[in-house]
Amino acid sequence: MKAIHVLNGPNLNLLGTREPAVYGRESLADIEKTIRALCAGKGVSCEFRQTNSEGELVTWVQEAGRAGAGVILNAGAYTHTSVALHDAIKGSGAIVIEVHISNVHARERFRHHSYISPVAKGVIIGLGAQGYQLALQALLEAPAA
Ligand code: CA2
Repeated sequence: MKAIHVLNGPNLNLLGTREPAVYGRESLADIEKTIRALCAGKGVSCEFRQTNSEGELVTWVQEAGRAGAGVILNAGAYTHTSVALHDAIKGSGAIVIEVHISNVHARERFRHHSYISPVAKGVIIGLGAQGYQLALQALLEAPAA
């Protein structure tokens, strides 16, 4: 895999500012720095993005699929609501690892269902910001398709 796209959904720009018991103390910029360094060390290009817009996430997933990039996707609350994201992953053929910082299954019931999981290659939940690194490792170690 020559390119990695890390796509972050709504409110993840707030990481590190509030709710440290749920989301930890690292900001999204901290996570980006770590992932960029790991990608650089492996000679892999890295797009790291965040949006509060569902349509923009859909466009980015399609773009990653066309580019043949591996995707680390934390779709935030759209995970639990977005048929459009499900269709974008399925339709574009993007290889997606779904990541959640918090253990969504230990939280409110409405967070237990994911529209992403059935079309993701794998899912990493509840391991904090480290989940992004584990997803990267999984994508980089995956046999070429
Ligand atoms: O655990 C995750 O990574 C989530 O994707 C985070 C989403 C949440 O809606 C999902 O159910 C699980 C929310 C991100 C909001 O992050 C904040 C961080 C600090 C303060 C407020 C929100």
